[in-house]
Amino acid sequence: MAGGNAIKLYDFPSSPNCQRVKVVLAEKNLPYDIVPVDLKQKEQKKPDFLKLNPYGKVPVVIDGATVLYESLIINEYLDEKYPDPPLMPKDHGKRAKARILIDYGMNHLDTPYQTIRKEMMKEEKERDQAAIDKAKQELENLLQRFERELGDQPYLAGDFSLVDAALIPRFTRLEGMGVLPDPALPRVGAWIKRMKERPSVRAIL
Ligand SMILES: N[C@@H](CCC(=O)N[C@@H](CS)C(=O)NCC(=O)O)C(=O)O
Repeated sequence: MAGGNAIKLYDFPSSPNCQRVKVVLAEKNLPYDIVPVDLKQKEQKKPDFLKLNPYGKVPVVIDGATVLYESLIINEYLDEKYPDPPLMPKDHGKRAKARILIDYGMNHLDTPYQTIRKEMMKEEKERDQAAIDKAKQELENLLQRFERELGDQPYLAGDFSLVDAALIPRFTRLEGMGVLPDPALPRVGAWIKRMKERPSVRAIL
């Protein structure tokens, strides 16, 4: 808790979208106050909250007069407004490639990821195991891209960046779903381990 004119983060602790913002706030050492939003009580759909985010979702960040939503856009804002340390490559081409990787991790992985997530929310006996197995296989194939992108680099875009912050909440959930660790994805496994050693990531686990 920071008080005064600190950044405000409207947060639900287990939300992956909030977690990726918290990683960036911590990496930049930015003090912030948490405003809890109880998603189970549907507080995110109340008129006062909808004035901040018309989509009725967390996270919302308030920084002075600026009210923002959409976690990936919030992270870009934080990196531009508070550039120390910089969390995007300097080179324009590399920056664009970093964004492609974020888009890939968020959007191209989404269909099989959501299939497993929804099945896991059901009672075990209600689950469609064939759908889970098919989605796991699809994810294993899609995740090979990260194996290649990592190569010998410690992080997805070389140095630690917004790409790592954006995707780590999804990857820790892939562990929870039993998709990872995967012996076919050793570099991804080492990256997750490296990520979990960072205090910013430890704080969201
Ligand atoms: N694209 C948005 C997604 C935000 C989102 O889906 N937040 C979830 C929590 S992880 C939420 O607030 N869900 C409540 C609801 O949709 O009513 C972002 O990146 O911030």
